[in-house]
Amino acid sequence: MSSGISRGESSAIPELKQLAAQASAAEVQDGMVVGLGSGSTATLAVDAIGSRVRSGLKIVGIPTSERTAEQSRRLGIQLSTLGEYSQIDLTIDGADEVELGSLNLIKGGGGNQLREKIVASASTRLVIIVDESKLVSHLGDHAKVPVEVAQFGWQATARALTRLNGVPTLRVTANEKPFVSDGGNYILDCAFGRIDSPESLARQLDSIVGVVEHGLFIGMASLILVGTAEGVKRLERGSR
Ligand code: A5P
Repeated sequence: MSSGISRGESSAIPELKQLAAQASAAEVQDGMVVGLGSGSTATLAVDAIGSRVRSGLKIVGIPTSERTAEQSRRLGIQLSTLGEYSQIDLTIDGADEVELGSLNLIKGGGGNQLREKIVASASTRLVIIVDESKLVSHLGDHAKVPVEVAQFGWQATARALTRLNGVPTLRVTANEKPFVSDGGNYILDCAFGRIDSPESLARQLDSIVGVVEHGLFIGMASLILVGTAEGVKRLERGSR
């Protein structure tokens, strides 16, 4: 991305998120079943979809978190479940890092990666909305991988992550209590440093007993809408 806003230069980021969010709402068409993501950027997209619903757009939303469900209800977006709909036409969600080229992702900064991955897996298209500070040449240089684990024996699961050369930290709330996900699990934010093979790390994480889900989204994104100082850039699978 040409303007190259970095994580330190954050003043323009809210506007860039808004640009990407507005562009994603334009991808939604009448009659669609839409996966509604979580996090600050996805919240903006849900707001934008809500405005279109107020103007007559008819969609059914499948939310990825309790917070998004509550926001959607407030906006009058009709909600349903994967019990009622086996296929989602389009899901719009944010990401913590997007790897240029592969379009692999780290997600779960908000602790919603389990539901986000279930919804993304059932989607024909996954559209990811980010500001340009989220684009990276390699996953893991900055972001930790959120790993959702069963509360029971979480320390044993943390030791297994350490054996993969990760440095796990139990996520806690502002009052130092363990953060509990919508699914009732703990989150271990795991620093791996640069991840040379996200595919292989994802397979290893999948094989650890006690891991419920992790924030590596491999080969799932169809389109990335990037808010930049020059406008919205589209990164499609197979393009650079
Ligand atoms: C929520 O669990 C996440 O996957 C978010 O989509 C991701 O952390 C990006 O969040 P922001 O849009 O708030 O940066």
